[in-house]
Amino acid sequence: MLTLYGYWRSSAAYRVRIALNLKGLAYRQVPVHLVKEGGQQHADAYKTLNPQELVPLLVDAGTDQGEVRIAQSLAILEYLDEVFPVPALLPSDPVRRAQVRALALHIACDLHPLNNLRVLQYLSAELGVSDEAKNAWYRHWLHTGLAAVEQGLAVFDERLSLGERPGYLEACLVPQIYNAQRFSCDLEAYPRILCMVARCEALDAFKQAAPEAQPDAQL
Ligand SMILES: N[C@@H](CCC(=O)N[C@@H](CS)C(=O)NCC(=O)O)C(=O)O
Repeated sequence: MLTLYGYWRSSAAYRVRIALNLKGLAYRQVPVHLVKEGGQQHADAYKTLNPQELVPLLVDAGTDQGEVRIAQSLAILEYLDEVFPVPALLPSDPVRRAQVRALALHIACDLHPLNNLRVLQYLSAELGVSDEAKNAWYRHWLHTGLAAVEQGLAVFDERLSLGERPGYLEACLVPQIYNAQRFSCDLEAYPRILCMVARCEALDAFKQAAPEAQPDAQL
């Protein structure tokens, strides 16, 4: 019933795989290679499905309205939480829910877009930026975002020590840290983030969502 169009290294698709796994939902994966052939996300076959030319895209064939397509990872996470409410990705308490959303949105809307593939490609190919300058750009926006998330996580310490179930925020944070490690970024300044990520990575839902565990890995 559920099909996820994604790419093994896409951090936005990784968020959705984590959410699907946390909810124990079965899904089929369709790989969209973001680099090969100039990027399959730009090919007509995919653009017809998702005019945003980005992954992920979730297709739910089992709705009252027939088959529906949903783009944008956070829209997908919220959709899954509404249609399959147990276990919940978002906390039930409105204050906690707003705090979780605020940190997740900072990652997904403020940090990630500046370091996305098409932005980095534009810097190199259109603006002639050197690899060194491009990496400095990547690190600048990563550290700006992570420093704020690290501070924001201070209010979550109690929640972490209580071992509350991971959800919406962790689904955004773990892929972002994977991405940062790929770019060899020093993360020592973020002990709360590293602790949270380590706890998540020990869980099956996260292990099975990891890029290297995907069928299209290394293709
Ligand atoms: N805000 C979008 C971001 C999606 C996104 O940027 N996906 C990346 C992979 S992580 C992508 O498809 N990039 C293709 C490109 O940049 O051409 C979401 O959360 O789904």
